[in-house]
Amino acid sequence: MKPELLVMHPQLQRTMDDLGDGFIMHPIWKAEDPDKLIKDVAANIRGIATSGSKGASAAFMDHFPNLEMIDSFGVGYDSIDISHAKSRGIVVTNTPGVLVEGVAEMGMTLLLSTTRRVAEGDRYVRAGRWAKDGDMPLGRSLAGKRLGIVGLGDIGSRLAELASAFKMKISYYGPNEKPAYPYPYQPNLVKLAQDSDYLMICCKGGEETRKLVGADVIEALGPEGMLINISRGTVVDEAALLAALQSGKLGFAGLDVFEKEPQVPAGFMELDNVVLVPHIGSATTETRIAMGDLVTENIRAYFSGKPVPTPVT
Ligand code: 8YV
Repeated sequence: MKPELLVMHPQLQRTMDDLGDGFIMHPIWKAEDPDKLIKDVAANIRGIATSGSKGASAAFMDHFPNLEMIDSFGVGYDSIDISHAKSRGIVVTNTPGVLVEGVAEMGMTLLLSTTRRVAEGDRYVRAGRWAKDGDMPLGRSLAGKRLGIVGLGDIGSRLAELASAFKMKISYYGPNEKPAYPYPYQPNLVKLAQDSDYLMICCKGGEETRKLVGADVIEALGPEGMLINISRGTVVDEAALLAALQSGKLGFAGLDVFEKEPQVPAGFMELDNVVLVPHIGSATTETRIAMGDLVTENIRAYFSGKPVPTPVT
């Protein structure tokens, strides 16, 4: 009998086709009544294909008495209750590695579009202000600027390489020093912010890092400083960030992630000194295909009794 999978996150058609042969798929987003679907298929579900945004809480897992594996489309698994999965012997996989370039490119994109006022410039041209009001205020350069990286993991270290090519001076904060990298380690986050022009948040989400970047860190960056977040909205105290941008205590921000996605606090919308994008760090065709293929590989491996390529350990 084909194993049955509950599919929480809209997958690429390619992934649905690849898995369609060997599995009975229940795409929840196509169900008229998702709760009814869950009740109807609960006892048959052996796998759940979820994502960073959909996650899987302990209570959700417990709808499915025969659940054996959870495969997440994304690298971050802060929305999955890993310890509960472990206690039930449920294998969890994610998609690390394949999205490093895409998310690091997004970090550079936000760094550049914020310093060079690209989104503001676009609004300026479209509103006819160039002809009416003349030149826009000046932006800022990257070359020679100090970039503090919070979390020198796969994505943070790739970003450090890209930013180095832009002649930025890198230093980083994290729970541990990583001597394999040539950048100075700063174990005090407020100090890192004080000594940085721009701060790039790349660390993982979850309880460990909740509101790690609070008012003290934000204000240490200062009125000329900038904060970029490509990690999780939960890492930053969003209310403190908004207040600092409004009052001018922080100069600029570029945000791909928010505390309660897809809700974005209205105050951000009124500010020209912040660039807002809707969690698109991994959203390129190339990256999403690679992520989808890894989802397929993990599910196929698990259900054919082979070791899964990328387990969450
Ligand atoms: C995805 C992500 O957009 O990898 C992650 O952790 O946040 C993103 O790549 C997300 O998993 C889709 O919800």
